[in-house]
Amino acid sequence: MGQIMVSAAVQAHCSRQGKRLVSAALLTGLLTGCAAQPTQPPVVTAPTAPEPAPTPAAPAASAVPDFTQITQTTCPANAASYQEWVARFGAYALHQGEPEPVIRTAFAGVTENPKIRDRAGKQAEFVTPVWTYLDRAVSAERVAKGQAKLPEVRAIASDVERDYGVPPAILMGIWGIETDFGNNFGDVNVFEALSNVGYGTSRKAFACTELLSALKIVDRGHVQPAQMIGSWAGAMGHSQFLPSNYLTVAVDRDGSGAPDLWTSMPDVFASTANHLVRDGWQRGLTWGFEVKLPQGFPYQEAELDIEKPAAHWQQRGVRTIDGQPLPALPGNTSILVLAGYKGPAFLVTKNFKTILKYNYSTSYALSVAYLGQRVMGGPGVKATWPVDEPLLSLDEREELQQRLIDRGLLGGSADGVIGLKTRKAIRAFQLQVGLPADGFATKAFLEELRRRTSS
Ligand SMILES: [Ca+2]
Repeated sequence: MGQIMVSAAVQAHCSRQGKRLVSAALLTGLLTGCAAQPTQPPVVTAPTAPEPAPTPAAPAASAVPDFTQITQTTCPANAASYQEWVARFGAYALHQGEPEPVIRTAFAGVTENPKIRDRAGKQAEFVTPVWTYLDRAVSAERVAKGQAKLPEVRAIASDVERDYGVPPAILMGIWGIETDFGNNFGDVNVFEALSNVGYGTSRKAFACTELLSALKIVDRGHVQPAQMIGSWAGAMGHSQFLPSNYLTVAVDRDGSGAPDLWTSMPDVFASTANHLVRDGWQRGLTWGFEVKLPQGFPYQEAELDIEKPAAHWQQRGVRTIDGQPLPALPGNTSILVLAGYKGPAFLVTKNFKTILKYNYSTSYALSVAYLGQRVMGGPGVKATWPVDEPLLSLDEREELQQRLIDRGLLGGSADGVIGLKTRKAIRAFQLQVGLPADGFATKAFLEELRRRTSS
């Protein structure tokens, strides 16, 4: 991961704009955001006084009309080129009431970026196991980095906790996982990122919604489009907010007049906390903790959608990882087992599920919880992960699903994604044959399934 600071990121983006200003001229009369950048090389081809044009029109450029000259009343579907998609989106945004100068400013200099298409929605050959994800996300190096940052931001985080009830550990955890404590929040302009997602992937409705939100942010006049830097998927700033998140939950904590997720840590932490509070974060409640499950624990109950009071688990013989009785907790809780019965187990509360709303991945939420905990001096995961467990390839995951489908335990079609439905089907089979019903897709399980379903 490169050390990308704000100004460097803006600069990189702007020098890209400079180089490609010619191709962007199809949107006609460009201006903007980057003009003030000191490193901007003089661009000869930019807005010039209208001169009598040489008559033979450039054939490629003339194929794309100015967006004010076309009618587009819905989010554009397929377009012949990236430039055409952008023009059609511009027309659509105009139809949605976004001001023409805002659209022109925002899209000045955006360019086609095939890397964004390539990165979106690829089915991985091997799914990263939770222990590898955690090793990378909560590395000793990152914990140390977070601890080094803490003195700078501790007072801000405590201040935010007082008003929102979200503890510094969670704010630090999210900051660290999202952007490596601000060291890497991406270097792509949000308009470029989302227009490439819109043109090159199937997530067109998402791209249109977020682009319209991004235009509204510019229209408010507090943030320059060139400042709106983030990931290739359109997530912006230290907290990696999508433009729609920015509009609905970002907070102007420092009183500058607008939320600034790129340079103001009070705004960043308050916005993150506000996001969690809106999703139901409960003050004073832990995210959860590691537990020890007893012999014979009914693993089919270890799933996030099975919610019980802590007393239920206490009765089942669940103890803290240190062997102590479970503390009393308000509300319902779930047992989380991410790597089968041989791996660690966690008791998680409603607040863990709130972290999931930030990014729906249990590996993500667990990494946030543990990174924050360790930065603040707390423990890491104590039980060992089954790291020698061989991984299933995409073909094997699909075969596993197909065999469960053939057996009538799973609906739909095999797509290689082991989600809740597949886990439930695995559990059903495990219960039929007397295996611990942990829902974990392993090679040993696939072999068992083959033995029992062949012939
Ligand atoms: Ca502010």
